[in-house]
Amino acid sequence: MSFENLWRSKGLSRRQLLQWGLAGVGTLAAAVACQQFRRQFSDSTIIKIPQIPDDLPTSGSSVSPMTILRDFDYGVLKQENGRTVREFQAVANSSTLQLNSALPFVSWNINGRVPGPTFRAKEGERVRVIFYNDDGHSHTMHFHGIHPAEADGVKPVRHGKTFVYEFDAEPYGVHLYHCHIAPVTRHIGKGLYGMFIVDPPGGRPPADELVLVMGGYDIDNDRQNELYAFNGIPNFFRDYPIPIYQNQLVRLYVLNMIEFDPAATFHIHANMFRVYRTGRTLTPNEETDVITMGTAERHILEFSYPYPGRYMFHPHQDLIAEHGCLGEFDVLPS
Ligand SMILES: [Cu+2]
Repeated sequence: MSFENLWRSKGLSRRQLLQWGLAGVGTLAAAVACQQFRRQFSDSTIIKIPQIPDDLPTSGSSVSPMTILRDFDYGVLKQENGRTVREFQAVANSSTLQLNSALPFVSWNINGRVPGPTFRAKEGERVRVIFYNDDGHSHTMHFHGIHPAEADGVKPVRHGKTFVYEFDAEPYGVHLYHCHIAPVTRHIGKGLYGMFIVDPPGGRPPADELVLVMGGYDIDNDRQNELYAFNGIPNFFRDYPIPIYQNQLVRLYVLNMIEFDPAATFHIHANMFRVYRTGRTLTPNEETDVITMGTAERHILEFSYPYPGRYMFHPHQDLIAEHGCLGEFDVLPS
């Protein structure tokens, strides 16, 4: 059983016990209920991940936006003094992204991609991020979440230097990291950010899990964005829609990293989604089809599509959508 599935199976059994009111009741009854549930649930909720062509363009990134979509970095697991430590590698550098056929853009990034890796840990684990700055500029990794001052990532790490950020993964939710060198608008606008997911101790129910990070590009340094993107490359998911299956739960981790614009909304066509604000709850806060996010705001959105076909998703500031932050789901018959 994979690490992910292990979390999920634990989460499911506990959730089901709570739903059936069996928490705190006899262990035997709980165990029987749990087994029955697992059988029932495992039959009906095997998550199918659609086939993705392996020749999609990467546009200068180390991976394509489609790969970033379902790519979670669980780090390397270590046991130290009876504790689980999850160790991640992060290298800052510059690389040229091809934002469209006519526009190369020098990005500053982590591990050769914009957004950087989606780091993922479980609440309560120790997180260790070994950050090496291979870029000519000073950078940092400032994480959101709760941690001591020395791990806050505001002290510059110069070219050729390594800094180790270490803290406990808390609280569970959807978080982020970004460079905190001034002007931060520039360091974020150049691409130095990524998502940091802390799973709740019991996990969440099985779903096709997707990461979408909205970013903006200020091409001419006028403190306004000329282009926008989901997962780094403008209009990528317009040209290569995201395959998902009909009637299957999609769990979308969405983050707004657009600088200069005060906020961006996120909207999906022909459907509603349940919102878990900042991923800080296990039950939804609301159901809607458009949500407003300030810079660095992020949520979990859950939905499934009842009808096959193609459906757009985009910020409902249509100027942002029309300048690259536009994609489609391709809902495949199940
Ligand atoms: Cu930086």
